Amino acid sequence: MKTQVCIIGGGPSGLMLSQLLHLKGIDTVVLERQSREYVLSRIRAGVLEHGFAKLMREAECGERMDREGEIHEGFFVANNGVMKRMDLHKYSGGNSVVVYGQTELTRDLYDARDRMQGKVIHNAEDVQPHELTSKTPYVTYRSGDEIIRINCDYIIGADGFHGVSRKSIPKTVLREYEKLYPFGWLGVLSRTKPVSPELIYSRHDRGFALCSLRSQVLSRYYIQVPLTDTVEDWSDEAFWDELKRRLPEDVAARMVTGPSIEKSIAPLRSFVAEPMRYGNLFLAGDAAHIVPPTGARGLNSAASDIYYLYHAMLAHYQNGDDSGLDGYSAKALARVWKAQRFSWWMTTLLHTFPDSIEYDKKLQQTDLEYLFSSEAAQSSLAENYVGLPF
Ligand code: RFL
Ligand code: PHB
Repeated sequence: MKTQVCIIGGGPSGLMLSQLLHLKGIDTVVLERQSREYVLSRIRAGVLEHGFAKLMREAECGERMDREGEIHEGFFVANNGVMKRMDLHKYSGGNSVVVYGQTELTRDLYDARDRMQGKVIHNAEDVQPHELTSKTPYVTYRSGDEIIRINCDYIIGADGFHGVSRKSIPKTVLREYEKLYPFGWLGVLSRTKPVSPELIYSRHDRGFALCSLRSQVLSRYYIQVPLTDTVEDWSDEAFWDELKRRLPEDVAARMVTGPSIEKSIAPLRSFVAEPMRYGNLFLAGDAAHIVPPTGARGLNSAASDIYYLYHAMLAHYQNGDDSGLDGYSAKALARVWKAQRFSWWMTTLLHTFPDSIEYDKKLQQTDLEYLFSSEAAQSSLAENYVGLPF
């Protein structure tokens, strides 16, 4: 097989780039290790920054998101039962975020790829990029007993944190920065009316809690749990009881509970790999960087990578201009680190750290008091939460 751009990974990053390039006449093949059903069963992001939403529209995939997604102009922060609304719209120059599930967005991208007869190959096993620093890179994968080779100009590593792309960059070239948090998030999806029309991020001595949603009949809640906990440790009843304990009393009193339809634990991690380019391989999204979900930045950082790569590829194929490709890693990393800083800050502000000393606790309370009382602090939060410009 031959293509211009071979994309490893059929998550939101890979599909979005494939779709954008296709619309400009650039040929791509997407190789995804899992089945489509499996990819669509993973419950992840719920909040999209406005820049991501704009990119979905540019990719001609925004119609359902605009119809079914909810525009949110603010959210609440609770501190031991006291709630304060963060006005995103007022403090970000009129911007907002869109509440629309990653599952739905991925489905829309798959549908668009199908409509345009895009090549998305599922169940691609043993995917391996080769000859990254030569002018003739290629990717191989296995389908049953057959090894298939795809010759291409460029390879995009959009295969998430556990993918093969980053691992194929020599250790002498790649620098990795990582911070692991001593807790995870236990998430529950339930067919219940959300407790609040806007998200509630709650700091509590018992641990962090988040009230989110997918629609007015589908709620998504999270609680901070120790890394040693498993999903089996948490019955639905235990989850709802603990969630309510960590929320302001009036919120807990109106919580509608029901059976969970999905329950999973995600560890919290910050990670950046530098550089994001090696020869003709370009990393994008979770393959290159991970944030704890507290600031809702993961998918959104992926979107800016894709935006930069898309424009760099266009300049290359349409005008023979390689400055975008050459500058990609530095440009993407500058924004990536800002998302890292914000996610680390939100995580530090709102979680209970098992090893924190009294001094840390005082500082955390002071940070929250400052946020609740300072318009400058609320502006900074709003600017970062709606998304810094790409
Ligand atoms: P993905 O989604 O991990 O997709 C990578 C794809 O590559 C495939 N793959 C391979 N394919 C071929 N060969 C291989 N060797 C392969 N190895 C892997 C995988 O099967 C997969 O399909 O990465 P991508 O596309 O970069 O997208 C990133 C986002 O998924 C991620 O950043 C967000 O989900 C993070 N995130 C959130 N981001 C937000 O912006 N807003 C949020 O509200 C938000 N909430 C969240 C989140 C992530 C969470 N979890 C579970 C980590 C909430 C949670 C709980
Ligand atoms: C979600 O709805 O899954 C969600 C929302 C906001 C976050 C993280 C996750 O910060």
